[in-house]
Amino acid sequence: MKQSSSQIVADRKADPSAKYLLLRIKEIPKSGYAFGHQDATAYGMGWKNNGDDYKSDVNEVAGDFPGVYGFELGHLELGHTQNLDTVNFNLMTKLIKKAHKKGGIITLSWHPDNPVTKNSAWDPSPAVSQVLEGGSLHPKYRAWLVKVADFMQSLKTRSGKSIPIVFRPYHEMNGSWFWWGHGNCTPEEFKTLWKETFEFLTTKNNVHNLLYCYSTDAIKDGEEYLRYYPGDAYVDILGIDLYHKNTTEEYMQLLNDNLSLLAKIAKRKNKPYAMTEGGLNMVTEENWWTQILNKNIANKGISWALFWRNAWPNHYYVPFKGQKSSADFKQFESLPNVLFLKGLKKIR
Ligand code: BMA
Repeated sequence: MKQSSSQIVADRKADPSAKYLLLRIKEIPKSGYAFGHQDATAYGMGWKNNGDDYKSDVNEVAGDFPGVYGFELGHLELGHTQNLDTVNFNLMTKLIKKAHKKGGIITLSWHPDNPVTKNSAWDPSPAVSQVLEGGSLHPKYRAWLVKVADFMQSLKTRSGKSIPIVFRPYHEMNGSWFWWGHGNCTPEEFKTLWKETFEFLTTKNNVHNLLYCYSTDAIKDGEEYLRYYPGDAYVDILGIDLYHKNTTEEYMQLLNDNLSLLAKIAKRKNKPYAMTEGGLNMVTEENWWTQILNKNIANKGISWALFWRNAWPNHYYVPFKGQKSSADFKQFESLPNVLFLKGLKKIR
């Protein structure tokens, strides 16, 4: 794959590494889609990385690491040493560097606390208008974003090249559970929050290693998807979070309908797209990976599908040794269209 200097990235001053990552992300669907896991190397079922390990439940079961690595920045804005899921930021930096070096793709989500009430991101009390330019909490919010900027800029290879990141802030805004979500701010306020964040990071803080990913929760139609969309000039990748919460039939329908809608929008915009979060909590179906998931997403043109974290015995999305979907997961890994690290590495 040749790197084209005309590669258009939302950040017009994007580093070559970010431009190259976007090209790579666009190339993936020609071969299939990449498999991703949140906090893959930070912890898993019954273990926590103490700084020296490099392991993952995914590798233990499937014999290969994920292609895509999700990490979470929540509480970075407060200056804490660990994120809201107790992952130390120094460890996260180390794991990001390592995953990048091995050929993986990194995506960062951010669930900043509610800046008004100081409760978590899940406190839906209105806050957006107050953090926008002219709002009473704008200076405080800028200070938060400076911390994000510093972290992003610290992500460098040994030779000093920037590590490109798919940044996915303010996700699931069509749901009403976050302070930036539906009903807690207007679509116009949301768009302004996105644009101000983008401008502040790129222009004012010279952060140029980011690709911007806009991701909603499940949608009813294309209108819902685009209701909060800040504009093509501010977004590189379109995403959607699709969890298996109800029956299997409903999930298969959801995957088909929502990914087809997303594909249509993304093709019109000539942007790559992904299932930015998803999964079935506790993977209670033995053949979930090959029969329910892959069958319904394989031909949709997504660049990756990322599964949520293996947090606790009743909150996990990827099998660990002995888990009931392990054999199917191993089979899933061996499918030619499913790109774990070894498969994804070849796309360059
Ligand atoms: C949610 C849960 C929470 C976690 C949050 C951010 O889905 O996993 O426990 O704090 O994501 O990672």
